[in-house]
Amino acid sequence: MPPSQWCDGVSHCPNGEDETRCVRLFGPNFILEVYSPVSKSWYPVCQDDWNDDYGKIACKDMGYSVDTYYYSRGVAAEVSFKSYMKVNTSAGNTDLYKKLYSSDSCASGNVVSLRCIECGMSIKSMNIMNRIVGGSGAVLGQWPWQVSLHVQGTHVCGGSIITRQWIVTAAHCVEGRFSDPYSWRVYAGILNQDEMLLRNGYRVQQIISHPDYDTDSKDNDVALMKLETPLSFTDTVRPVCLPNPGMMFQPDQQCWISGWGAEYQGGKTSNNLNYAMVPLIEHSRCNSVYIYNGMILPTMICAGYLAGGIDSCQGDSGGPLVTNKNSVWWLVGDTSWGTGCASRNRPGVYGNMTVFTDWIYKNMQVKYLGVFNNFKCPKSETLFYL
Ligand code: 4AZ
Repeated sequence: MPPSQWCDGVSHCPNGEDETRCVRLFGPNFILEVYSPVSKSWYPVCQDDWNDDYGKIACKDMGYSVDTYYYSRGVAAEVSFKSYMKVNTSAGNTDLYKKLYSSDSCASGNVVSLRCIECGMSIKSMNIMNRIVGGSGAVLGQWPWQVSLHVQGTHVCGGSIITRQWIVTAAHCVEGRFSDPYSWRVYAGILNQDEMLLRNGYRVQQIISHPDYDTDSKDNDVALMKLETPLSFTDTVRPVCLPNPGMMFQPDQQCWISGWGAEYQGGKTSNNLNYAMVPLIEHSRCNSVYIYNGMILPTMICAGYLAGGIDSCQGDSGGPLVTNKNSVWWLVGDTSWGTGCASRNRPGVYGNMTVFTDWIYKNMQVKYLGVFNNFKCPKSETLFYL
């Protein structure tokens, strides 16, 4: 199919694949951008004549459900924007993308900032004390996106809420005998493992493991869990934001890890949720001979301390590595691996969420899932995309 026919409002592929990734949110201010097949580039959308109904369509096209729609708001356009997409209100009752045309002007000077879900909000400000290894005990509502994933009444891995129905975790958490969605229970908004055992937990309908996940190298260590029933968001159960393309994280950006993992190497699961601050470590540095010697792939990101002492550990896997930017909490990574825990020159390694977001949105889109829901796997219900 010629690229000129992508995102032209006409579906050519059997499941509309050519029309599904034509909108994106760019940068820390969630600037809505639309792909132009003609110029093969992304344009911000001028706020003139934009409304919430259009916002909801764009969010739905990214894979969000309309019931979590948050807002569309105009923000001052950057001088670097040379062209815009504008809504042609006289185009009548047609597809949103057919109503858009490119223009060199935008009368209001404002572009659309689009929030498809109220994500990345925590009601608790940090009480910085400095378990995880070397961390502190969390309070309720501090890391509201953190979930505990259980198999047979035992905590196995962590995960992060991104929508009412979707949880991000690590692919290595759902490998082999853990690939059956029916064996899992998801606990949200609870700090203590003891308390979870008295509750039912949410059932999992589907597990989607990254198709390029590699057991040995831990390349693409990310998976999605779809809950049978949607979560109700409260002060203690809320989603984290997925990073947008065009977001810059500083080489030593302060990030936070959280989980019920071991409090020392070889220890058992912690009863309480713990957290710790860990700075990001530059790729080239983490790949150096005295650290991980080339094992850090582009799908990975290192965080922690080369001196050791503070780190994620066994049982924290799949859980969040987050950072706060523009007053919003972003999912920078999912806990993946490391040599031991909190050892010198062996920082924690996390899945690099920025490179997974396209894959995540693609899998959240109902269009796609509809195709696969009709597809019965003979044994395992885990779906690996081809
Ligand atoms: C694990 O086994 C594990 N120190 C998770 C994180 C780290 C090491 C091991 C990072 O789940």
